[in-house]
Amino acid sequence: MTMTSACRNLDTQPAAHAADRRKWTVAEAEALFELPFMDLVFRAQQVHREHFDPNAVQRSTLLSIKTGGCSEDCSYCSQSARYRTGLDRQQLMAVAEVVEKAKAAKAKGASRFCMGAAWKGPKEREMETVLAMVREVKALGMETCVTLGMLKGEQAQQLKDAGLDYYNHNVDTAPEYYDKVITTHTLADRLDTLDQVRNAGINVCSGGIIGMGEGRSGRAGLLVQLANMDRPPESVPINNLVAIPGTPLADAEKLDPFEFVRTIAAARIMMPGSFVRLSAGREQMSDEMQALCFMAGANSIFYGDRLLTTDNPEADRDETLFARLGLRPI
Ligand code: SAM
Ligand code: DTB
Ligand code: SF4
Repeated sequence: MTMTSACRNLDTQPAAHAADRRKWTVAEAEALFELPFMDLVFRAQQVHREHFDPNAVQRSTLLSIKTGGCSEDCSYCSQSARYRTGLDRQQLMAVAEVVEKAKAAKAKGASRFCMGAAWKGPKEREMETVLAMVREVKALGMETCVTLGMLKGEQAQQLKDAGLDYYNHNVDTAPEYYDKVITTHTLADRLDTLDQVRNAGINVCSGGIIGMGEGRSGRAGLLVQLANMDRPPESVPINNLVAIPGTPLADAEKLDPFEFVRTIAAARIMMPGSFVRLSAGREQMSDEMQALCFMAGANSIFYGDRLLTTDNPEADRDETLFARLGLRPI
């Protein structure tokens, strides 16, 4: 496909989530990446303005409620028990402690609280504790999100009944690249969990990581997979790999920052109605690069000084950046 036809198709992009929403091919997505940077960002900003307030950014605060010792072998992850990353393992936190952290996040201005556990999937006893966390954080008047690994249908329903708003479960990379990064579970397993989440009526948060050596076709393939879902995820985190010493991806070649911005822009164009989250890797980004990401259509961030096991910009730095850019929290 030529660049011109990619642009023409964008002009006819129907409203998000419409039944006749167009499906993307990898070649079409790649054609977006090939556009001159200014054209791509301009298109993305146009699409963004058609669907969202361009000066409003949603903020989620993350908390690792159970850290390390995970059975899985995800090549990027500090929490896999298979790699020596020097991480201190921590058991599932107490509900009261989690609620205190959520209150602090709310006081700082986060609208959503996202609780992450280093599990392949939760066991029954662990579910009871997580359900209590969801109920209590919801009662604070915050949106709730959890990421617990693979779920059975019944567990998804329990989470819904407890008041869960979002479930995060990333497809992580292009289908062709998945088994180069993870071998202990399959992409089909991940998609099955996403189905359980959808069927339970929970909002889907699903995205991936770039900068793992996937190449442009891999980045295009990741976005196509997300955009072509029967309903694209409501929230799409785009993570820049945080290279963790001791993991197989410790020495991955750094992605060109403009390629990261291009990925955000392509995500915005391909999923016009979704929140696109500028996720892991912000600590390593300049303010100018973050501003480019917002211009390219990112409208959500992780907010607070920690992600799960690595650093994120201090809330004060983000507040200053928001003020300098005239951005408002949602
Ligand atoms: N165990 C659960 C799972 O795998 O879904 C939840 C936690 S897991 C850490 C959540 C997501 O964080 C991963 O799917 C991955 O996309 C992202 N992530 C983990 N480590 C990362 C890293 N070093 N750099 C960027 N993103 C990372
Ligand atoms: C997502 O896509 N990114 C977040 C959240 N979902 C759970 C996690 C990022 C983790 C970055 C590395 C770390 O702090 O361990
Ligand atoms: Fe475990 Fe999730 Fe890390 Fe994979 S990404 S090793 S499943 S915590």
